Amino acid sequence: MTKTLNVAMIGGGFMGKAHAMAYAAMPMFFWPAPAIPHRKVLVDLNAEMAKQGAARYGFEESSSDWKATIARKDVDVIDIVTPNDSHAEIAIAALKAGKHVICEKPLARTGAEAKTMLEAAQKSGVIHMVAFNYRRTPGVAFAKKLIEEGRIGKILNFRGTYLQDWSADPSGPLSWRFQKNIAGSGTVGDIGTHVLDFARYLVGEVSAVNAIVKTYIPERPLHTGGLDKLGASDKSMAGPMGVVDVDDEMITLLKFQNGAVGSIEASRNAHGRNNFLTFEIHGTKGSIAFNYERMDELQVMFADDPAETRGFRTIYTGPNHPYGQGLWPIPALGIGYGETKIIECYDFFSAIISGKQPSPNFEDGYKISAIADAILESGASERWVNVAN
Ligand code: SOE
Repeated sequence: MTKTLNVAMIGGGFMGKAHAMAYAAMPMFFWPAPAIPHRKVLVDLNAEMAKQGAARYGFEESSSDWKATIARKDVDVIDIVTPNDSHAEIAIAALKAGKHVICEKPLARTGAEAKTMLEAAQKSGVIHMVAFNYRRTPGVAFAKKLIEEGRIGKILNFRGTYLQDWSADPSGPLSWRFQKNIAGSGTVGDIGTHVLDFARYLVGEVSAVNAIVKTYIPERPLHTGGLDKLGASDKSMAGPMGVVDVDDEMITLLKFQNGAVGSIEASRNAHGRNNFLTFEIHGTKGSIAFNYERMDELQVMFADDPAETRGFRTIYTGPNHPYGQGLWPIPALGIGYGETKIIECYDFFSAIISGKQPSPNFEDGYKISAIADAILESGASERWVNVAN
């Protein structure tokens, strides 16, 4: 009989929607499921929001008290989908209470804060995961398999980008994502960390960075109400303005411990780019390229192909690729953001049942936050900065 595990989800915004959908759909995709996630309690800022969220996302109960929810004996999993400033407090309390924890990215606002979460996780003996979902894209997992099999040889270079444009409009409000005390950083933490997750997953540990970090829009209209809907939030330049104290764009060079080199560009002000999350990896025997905006596809080039057919080939991921057994029966039917979250949920519950830590876990989350810190420090000092171990 498949075990049922009760989930309490703290937060009900964009990420709450994605996680709730994954809890419902995971057993439909991956059967037999490792466990059935039961949507037990939805926690939000006040009783009405929590009630609405529970009704919308299919949770049995609602609450505005996350501490009381964590203390409940009938809750097995705590899912943190709140803004970054509450991740540490909630996660540490949940870990101390012996609950399995999945936390949205970035794990924390700084490396130091992430370290406190890692220490609590190491003491807890429970399963912990950070929701860097994009590595769950089958094409990305297939790139990892090709690299591990040595198919592109020794990796020489990683070139990653994450470009969006939802914050290019100066009339977009000063949401929490533009406030250092809540977000920790801007583009670096919000989207740069997704590329850092790719870099570590596919290439290895980053040892040093040399970055340019810029803020283009130094003040924005105060967020007067309503929900944070990114570029779609209410816009106005009429009201009072507030200071943006985080970065809009970063460009960094990377040195990897294994001798590979690389670069990352991340911006939320890149007009015309939506979710342009890409990487290209060059190895001694070939290359791999991925673009999330064409997420069913992986471009692969093998240097030993016959000269007349040499070049990138397009592979559409499907049943023969990672996670393919749970997804759709033929390639190119189309996968999306939802599938990455369903796969993430599958891997998290598989880890709980097997007792083996998944990746990325809080240790990975801490290491990524340490690289993010080094990028910010390098941007400020205009020097190479070694990544803290
Ligand atoms: C905003 O930049 C955002 O919602 C990020 O916070 C997510 O992590 C990314 O997946 C989509 O864009």
